[in-house]
Amino acid sequence: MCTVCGCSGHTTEAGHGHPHHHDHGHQGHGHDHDHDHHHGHDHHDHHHHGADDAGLRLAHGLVDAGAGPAGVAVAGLSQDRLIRIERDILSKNDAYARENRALFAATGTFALNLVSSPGSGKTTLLCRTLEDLKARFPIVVIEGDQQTSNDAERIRRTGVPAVQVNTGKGCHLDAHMVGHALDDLPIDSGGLLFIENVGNLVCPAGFDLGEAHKVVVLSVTEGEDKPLKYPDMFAAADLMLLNKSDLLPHLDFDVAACMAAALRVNPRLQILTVSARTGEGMAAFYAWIEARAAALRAPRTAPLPARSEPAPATASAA
Ligand SMILES: Nc1nc2c(ncn2[C@@H]2O[C@H](COP(=O)(O)OP(=O)(O)OP(=O)(O)O)[C@@H](O)[C@H]2O)c(=O)[nH]1
Ligand SMILES: [Mg+2]
Repeated sequence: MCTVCGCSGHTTEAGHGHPHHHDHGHQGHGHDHDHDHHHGHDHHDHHHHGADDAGLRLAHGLVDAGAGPAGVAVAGLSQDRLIRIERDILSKNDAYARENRALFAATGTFALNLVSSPGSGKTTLLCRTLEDLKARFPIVVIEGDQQTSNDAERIRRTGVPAVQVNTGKGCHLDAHMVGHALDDLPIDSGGLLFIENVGNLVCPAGFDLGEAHKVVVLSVTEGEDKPLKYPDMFAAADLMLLNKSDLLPHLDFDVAACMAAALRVNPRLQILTVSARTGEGMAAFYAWIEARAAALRAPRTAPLPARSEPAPATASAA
């Protein structure tokens, strides 16, 4: 199960997160019971006032399923059990992430984990980035999607090696899957690795893949309140790319309000406004990559990358 959302998608819970799709011959996500919530609830014992063992709290028109200590409610699993499962899964994931990070350190590879909701423009942005940077760096890409190799094929058309990971019912990449994908990629010294995570603004936030930074892509068609509604992703990221700026003239999207929302969640977040379509703002992204990659590879005596730079210094409105 996924420890972030509690869904029953595959992860490394059983120590076997595979980077390929399995046909398990069944449908759905563990909903093997029939709930009809439009009639009376006489088949349930519903006393969810205050955070009970299921983690649910009902107050003032809000059912808060994250009120318990596990931060998520899963029917049939107690909060203690959920916490134990989460610790187990995350400690295994972290061990694999450490292995990946050790490989990146040994080879001087700068790894970025691109996260966003579906369709915000990750692959489009990557294709443009690869065309613009492939002469300057060795680059490899890992593509994560539930199904299809569409994105890896788009990447390969730029001439850059890519491995597709299909997560099946899984809602995020984990470090074990990434480790397997790395076995299939030419890792040249001093190169860049871009990992495009599964389109999902929730679960990928909770999984370290060994990357140097998570980069969250938010497009201007999604609404300026998204950082407040999905705070974990914006808290986990070091850079936000506000994409599809070419569409701003056609929308009533408030760039300043969106940036303020993102900075409220993560005051250290750096923000760049870009258009993967027109290339606007992309030079600033490349400069960010070069500076961060150089800082990461600098001798240990050098100061670590200045993660706490004030965001407005790099934030650029369209
Ligand atoms: N106008 C405009 N469209 C864009 C831009 N970037 C991406 N798109 C379009 O947005 C759609 C989704 O782009 P993708 O690159 O496939 O998005 P994605 O985040 O990789 O999607 P998933 O992998 O499915 O999560 C496509 O139709 C792109 O052409 C942009 O900067 N401007
Ligand atoms: Mg994509």
